[in-house]
Amino acid sequence: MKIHSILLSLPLLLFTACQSVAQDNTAPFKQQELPYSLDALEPHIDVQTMEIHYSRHHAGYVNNLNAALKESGAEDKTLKEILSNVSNMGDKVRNNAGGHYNHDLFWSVLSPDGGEPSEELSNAINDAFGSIDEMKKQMNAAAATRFGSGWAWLYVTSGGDLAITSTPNQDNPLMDVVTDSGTPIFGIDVWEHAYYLKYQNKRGDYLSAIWNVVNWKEVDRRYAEATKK
Ligand code: MN3
Repeated sequence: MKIHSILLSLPLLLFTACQSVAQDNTAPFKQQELPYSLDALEPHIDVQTMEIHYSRHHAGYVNNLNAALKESGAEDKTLKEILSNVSNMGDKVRNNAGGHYNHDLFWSVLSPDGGEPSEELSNAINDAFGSIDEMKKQMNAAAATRFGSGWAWLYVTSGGDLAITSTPNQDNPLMDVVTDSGTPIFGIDVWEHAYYLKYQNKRGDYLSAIWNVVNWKEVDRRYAEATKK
């Protein structure tokens, strides 16, 4: 391996290494660097949407989360502790802790490289949904029918099964305010800011396109971690 290719792969290695500890971080929270360039997901997710989404929306959640934790004196809490006890922390923490966690996950489960789920994850998907295509269909149905802003999730239940749900606003299955709780391994942002510049009102076209840029290696890793005994 030439030195320049080692240097080029360093950000990705660091990003991957950081993923598993993100939930254990405490304030002040920081955005991780994107593991690809802003135009890397073209044409499925356009560069202008990525720029605004990552540099303004996500950055805004992080700043507001840090401010809200300072105001409430909860700066010693890890992200995991915040999410699992969010019902007691007020709407500003709920919206912005969710906003930070959800986008951190979202960037990590996208990639221009695509690929396929591992055999282990494929088997679990087939057991739960019958086929990968059926899982995608159910995810897209959950995403398409989420009224207003929110997320669709593929997640691991406390029993270790795969399931699909959707949540409003910036809620997610790790929060103590949701009915379908568990560990998310893949999520689709269906806020209009995630697709409107390119797809306008055609949320369905965005949902079809996003499957071209799923980072299955990262979804595999999250599945393995969530099902670890
Ligand atoms: Mn978003």
